[in-house]
Amino acid sequence: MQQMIKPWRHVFKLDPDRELGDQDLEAICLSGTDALLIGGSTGITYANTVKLLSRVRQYDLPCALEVSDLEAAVPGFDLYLIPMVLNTPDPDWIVGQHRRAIERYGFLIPWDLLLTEGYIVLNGDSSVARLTSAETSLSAAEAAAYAQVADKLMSLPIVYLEYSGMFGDMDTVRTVRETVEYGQLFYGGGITSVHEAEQAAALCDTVVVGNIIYRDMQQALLTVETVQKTQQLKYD
Ligand code: 1GP
Repeated sequence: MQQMIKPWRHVFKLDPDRELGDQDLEAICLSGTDALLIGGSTGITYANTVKLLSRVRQYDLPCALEVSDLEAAVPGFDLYLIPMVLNTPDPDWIVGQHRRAIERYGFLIPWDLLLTEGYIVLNGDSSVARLTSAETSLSAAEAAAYAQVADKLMSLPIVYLEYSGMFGDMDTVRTVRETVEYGQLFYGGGITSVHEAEQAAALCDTVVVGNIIYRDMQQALLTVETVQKTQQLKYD
């Protein structure tokens, strides 16, 4: 499964709780993006997730569900990404919800389609930070230490720098980049222009673009080619 995400440079994240017309959805799906990630922090239900999945299934594009609510774990996705929030004092968001899910639905879980994301939440003013009580005021060194917990201690396939709603501090991202050796480094948060997309793409393996889809479709579409043609800086 890890092989499946290796070529992903650009990913659009779609929120089942937000409206997107057919034309806009078509533009997203035909944009040349490498994959769609479906997820959000609030208002995600089984019904709105199924509906969005069935709409995007008209297109030939890998589609992953980022599972944030057990009730919305819909079958039929190519892949399931399971967030584990590392910088929270609340173990519920690290292993608690996961334990309950396995207890209740273990026999239904398609284990071979799951990949765990070591989430480092860095925007205190985001729904995900509020929901998970994440401790977001981290220095670059602290963020990099969390990244190494994910990458080296836990061997997680994905390290996800989540700035949701705010463009991140690129010095922090660079410091994290220098320490992640094995997992795939995802960046998400506040990309609203090609310049921002380029900066994130130079430092990270995979760039996730969300909110701007719902605000400025043209800018969202421009990020695809920018990310895909940006060379990653090399760190040895
Ligand atoms: C959110 O990382 C994604 O989970 C993308 O962030 O919505 O701010 O683009 P934005």
